[in-house]
Amino acid sequence: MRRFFSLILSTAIAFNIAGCTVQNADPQDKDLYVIGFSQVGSESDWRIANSQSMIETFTEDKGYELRMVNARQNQDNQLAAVRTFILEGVDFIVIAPVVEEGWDSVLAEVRASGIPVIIMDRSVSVSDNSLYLSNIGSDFLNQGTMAVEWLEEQTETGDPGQGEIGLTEGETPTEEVIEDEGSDETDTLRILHLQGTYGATAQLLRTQALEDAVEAHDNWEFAAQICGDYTEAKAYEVVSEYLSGDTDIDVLYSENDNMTFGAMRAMDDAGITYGEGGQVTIITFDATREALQYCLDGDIALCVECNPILGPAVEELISDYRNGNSISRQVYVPETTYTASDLTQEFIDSRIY
Ligand code: GYE
Repeated sequence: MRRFFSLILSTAIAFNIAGCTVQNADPQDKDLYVIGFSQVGSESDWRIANSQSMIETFTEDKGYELRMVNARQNQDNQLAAVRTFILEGVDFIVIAPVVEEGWDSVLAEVRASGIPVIIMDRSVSVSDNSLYLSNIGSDFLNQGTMAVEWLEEQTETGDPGQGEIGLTEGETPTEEVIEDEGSDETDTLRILHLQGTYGATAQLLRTQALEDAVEAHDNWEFAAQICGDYTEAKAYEVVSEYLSGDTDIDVLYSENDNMTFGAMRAMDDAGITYGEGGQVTIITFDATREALQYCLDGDIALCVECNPILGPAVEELISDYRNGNSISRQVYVPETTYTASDLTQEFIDSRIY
């Protein structure tokens, strides 16, 4: 109890929120800091690498005890885990939120307990950003923008890259396209948009970039927008179902690698070709080792990187907090894109995720 009050006191003194930085003081110097970590789930290779990064960073020999709780992609499980961390009196709480909404009350409870909170990977949408110390993760809108800019370049230059993008020769246009008055059906780009968990920052912003681009291009259209919940199994199921009714797609824009793998299996089953010289151009997010291999082998056209190795950045933030250094409210990790010409086998083999 004494510790509880000293935490409240020290945090009240420590939080000096000005603009987008937070100044802090070390609550107390301890031999072991307990980190309560509410993880989204284990839905993807990205997520496994992210959990691994936290486990490898917060080790006992460095003075940490990591309590990681898997929410199985369910926000209610996260709320319960965070409340348990409060009761346990952990030193820091790290949350990788499943979805953005619904965090105000529980974060207010954490603030009342005096435990500092770090949001990792996806974001929370709360009325008061000072409810958390910092949000460390990806610039998901930039990821989406890099993807659509690449697609624009391909369609503008007509650079085959992965085979002609658009309706390929000999392909039968759908009735819908033929009826589309005044449009040249050979120029219409039909995009199958495979979305991640609805309401997750990674979904919202990767989707926003594509929706804006479709809006801006008269000849880009959605074949469909379907949710694969970031898993290979769900993506296989929904893409198989979709392809049983319509196979006229030119581009697959898939909001993570594992859904891409499920969609590739569904396209294989449906006899739809993709990659170099194939019907469908694939854009995928994460750039995990397996996806990069498909890219080098010519099956995937573009991998947009999303870096899961966030443990060291979270640790740095915690030590900044303990040392009273200023902390940025938002920290983005640097990321890039890959096409086959950017890749070598050595690079892929040495990639840690
Ligand atoms: O792209 C996906 C994971 O939020 C960045 O979640 C993360 C996303 C990532 O399941 O593979």
